[in-house]
Amino acid sequence: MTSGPWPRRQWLGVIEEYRDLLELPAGLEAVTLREGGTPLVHSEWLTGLTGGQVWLKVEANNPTGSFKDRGMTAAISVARHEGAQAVVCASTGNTSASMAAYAAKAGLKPLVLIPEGKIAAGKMAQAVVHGAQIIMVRGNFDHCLDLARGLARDYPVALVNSVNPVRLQGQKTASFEIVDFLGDAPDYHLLPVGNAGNIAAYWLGYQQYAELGRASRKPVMRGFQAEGAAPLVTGEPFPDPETKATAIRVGNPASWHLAEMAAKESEGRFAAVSDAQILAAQVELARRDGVFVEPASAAGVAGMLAELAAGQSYAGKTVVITVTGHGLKDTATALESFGDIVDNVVDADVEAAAAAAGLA
Ligand code: AN7
Repeated sequence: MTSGPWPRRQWLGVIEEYRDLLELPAGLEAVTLREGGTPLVHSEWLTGLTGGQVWLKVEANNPTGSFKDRGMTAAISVARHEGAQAVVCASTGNTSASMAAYAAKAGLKPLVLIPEGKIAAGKMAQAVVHGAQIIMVRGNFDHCLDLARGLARDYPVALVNSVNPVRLQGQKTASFEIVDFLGDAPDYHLLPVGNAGNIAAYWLGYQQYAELGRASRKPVMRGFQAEGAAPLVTGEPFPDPETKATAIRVGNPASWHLAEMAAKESEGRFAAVSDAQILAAQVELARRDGVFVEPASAAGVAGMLAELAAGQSYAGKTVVITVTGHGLKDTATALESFGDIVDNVVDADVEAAAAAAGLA
C-alpha cells in the first residue's frame, strides 16, 4: 500500500531542480536521464576513525555510474540547443560513457577519443553500447584532449569536455545538494582530482550558495591525485602519467588554474596517494561501509586515511568525501589483488556447504 499523494514527485534531474541557479541559455530544453539527487551516505567507519562526522557523496548513483552525468546533461542540452549534430570528448572513460548516453538520448552522434590501452572495460562497454564511435589515440589523455579541442575548433562537432564551461554549471549542483541535505556547507570537502573540473565545479557551487546566504560558510577543499599523475601536487605537468586509477591518469589538467584557485581560496591543498593506498582504501570502503567504488574514486578516502596516519585531525568536523564512480566500471583492477575468487567448491549438499563454511 502507498500513502501520501500519488503520483509521487520524481527527482527531475539537475537542470530542472536548480535551473534558476545555473548559467544556461534561457528556455533551454533539458536532455536528462534524471541525474543528480545522489545519496549522502553516513560513514560510520570514517566517523569512528576521525571523531568527526564523515559523509560520502555517492556519485555512482548517477545514470551512467559517475558524477560526469551532472555536467553532461548541461553540455548535451546546450549542444542540441545550439544545433550541433555531433559531440566529441577526450576521456579516461567516464566522460565518454556519460557523453554517449546523453548523446543517444538527444539524437546526436557521439565521438570518443581515448588514450591507448588504459580504459576500464565497463566504461568502454557503455560507450560502445550507447553507439559512440571510438577513436583510440596513440598517446595519453592529455593528447586526446588536445585533439578533441582541435576537432571542435576546425570541424562541426561540439566539445563536451569540462573545458566547456557549461559542464561546470551542471557539476556544481553536487555542492547544492550537499548543503541542501546537511543544512550548511561541511567544514572539509575531499575528492579525487584528475583533469580538475570537478573540484572547480564544487568550489563554484559552494561559493554561490554562500553568496546567496544558503550556506553560512565554505568548506576547505582538499584534492587527492595519484602519485604517478600528481601535477597539482608537484606544480609541474607529468609527461607520462601512470596509475592504476586510470580515471585520474591525467598529466596536465585542463582546469589547473581553477583548481589551484579553489585550493587557495578555501585554504585547502592537493596531496598525492600511492596506487597501493588507493586500492587498499577501495577494498576497505567496500568492506566497512558497503560502498563499492572504482579505484580513482577511492583517492579521497585514501587521502583521509593517509592524513590521519600522519597525525592530522578531523575531530569535531563535518567532512564530505565525494566518491566519484562505480566499482562495477572496472572489476578487473578491483580483483587484481585477490587470488581465487571462489573460496570453496562443493556438491549441492547442505552438510558439505556447512563444513566448507565452517558452520559444522
Ligand atoms: C571516477 O572521464 O577525466 O578532476 O575523461 O572518472 O574532474 O577530471 C574522469 C575523471 C575522478 C577526476 N573520479 O575528475 C574522464 C575523466 C573518476 C573520474 C575523476 C574522474 P576531474
